Amino acid sequence: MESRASEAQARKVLAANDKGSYTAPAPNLYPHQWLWDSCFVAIGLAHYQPRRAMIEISSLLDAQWQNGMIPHMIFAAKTPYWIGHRFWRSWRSSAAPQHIGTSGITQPPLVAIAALAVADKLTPGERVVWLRQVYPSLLAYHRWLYRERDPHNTGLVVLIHPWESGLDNSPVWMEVLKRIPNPLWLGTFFRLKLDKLINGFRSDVHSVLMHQRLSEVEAVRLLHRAILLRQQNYDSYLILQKNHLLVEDLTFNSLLITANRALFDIATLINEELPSDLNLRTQKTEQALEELWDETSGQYYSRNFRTQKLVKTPTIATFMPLYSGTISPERAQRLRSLLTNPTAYWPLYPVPSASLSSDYFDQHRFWQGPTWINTNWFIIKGLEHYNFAAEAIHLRQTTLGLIEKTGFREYYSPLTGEGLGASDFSWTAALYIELINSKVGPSLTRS
Ligand code: 9WN
Repeated sequence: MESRASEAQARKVLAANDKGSYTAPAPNLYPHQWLWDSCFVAIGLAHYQPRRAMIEISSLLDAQWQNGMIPHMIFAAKTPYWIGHRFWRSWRSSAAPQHIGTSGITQPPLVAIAALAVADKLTPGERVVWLRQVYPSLLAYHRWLYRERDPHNTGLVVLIHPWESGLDNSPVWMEVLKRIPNPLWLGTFFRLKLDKLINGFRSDVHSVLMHQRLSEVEAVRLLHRAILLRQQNYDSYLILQKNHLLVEDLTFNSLLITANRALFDIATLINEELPSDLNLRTQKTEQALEELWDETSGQYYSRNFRTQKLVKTPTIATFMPLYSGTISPERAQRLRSLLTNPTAYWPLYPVPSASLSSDYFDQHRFWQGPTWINTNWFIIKGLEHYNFAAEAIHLRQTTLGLIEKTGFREYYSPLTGEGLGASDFSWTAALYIELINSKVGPSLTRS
């Protein structure tokens, strides 16, 4: 359905990808349910089908693990997939649900944000019923994040796999991965150049050109890391003790701050109070974000959990603290200058996922250069929050214009606007609807 975009076309994309209880991210390439994709879809659907948006979120919560984790992928029955149910084997963990197969890791925690966005579009009576229904699960998820992923009570949540960040092969994660030695067998596998064999199993490179996806070496290493987690039965305590690919991810923690605020707003709307220990930890996250700031380069970075060193590789993540809304106006001002530097992040079709001046930059390669609509949406919201009106308007217009010119693609070349990755991509359609219909304004959530 590749054609010039309009709101009606966007709705058609979402309808075509609708699987009943969830919306597949893209036809052919991604047939199952993904956590943050469904949140973006719900935010878009809320504008015209709030009841269908509720179903999108409920189906995520239906797959929640007993320990509170919401998994990053939820598998539809009888739908073969190269890294599907049989690969993940969620049954290895006693916390996994019995009735449905899922992955064993999570993804950016946008559920409370999406649930609140949907609530906004309901009648006051429906709103309270809806929020009462989802609140216990959302609370359990945020408690899980702090209990199992912030072992030293620093406020920063630790991710155990690049897929959890949603920005899979982002240079940050590839830098950390590069420094972790391969086991002997994997080193030999790479030396013999057997990594190309992986393409026989990869369904992603059947529908998208190879140079737009993960490289073979990246794909093999990510799969290997996921197998290690499986062997550890997805036990966070064990994983945090033993593993080395552990990152206090900047994007995830920035989004978590806004999600915590959404959870707080939800509690207030239904006359509940967040448990005091959770309140303290959420405040800590806001403060701890400052530990990720590097004064010399004027940027935020992720931190390697093992070495406690910042991973000083410039990526789009540096702008996500704008979306948290809790950084100082001075820091926000420095981020604005960096963002609008045409040699770094402000080409014709901003915002590239890696700086144009980074060694990693590749205009076609997945999270190593292309412009994505979800990260643009976070940045637009952040710019609006800090009242950087001119930049926010420019980015809104270039983002909508890019989609209108090229269609609902998964990502785009920041230099030429060429559409890349999957076509008819759900979150691009959903956020197009959201951008067209949402008010330009400073609020990230209610409070
Ligand atoms: C692995 C579905 C997902 C997105 C991620 C994006 C990509 C999966 C993949 O697609 O990841 O989770 O197979 O590469 O990186 O952000 O949620 O759209």
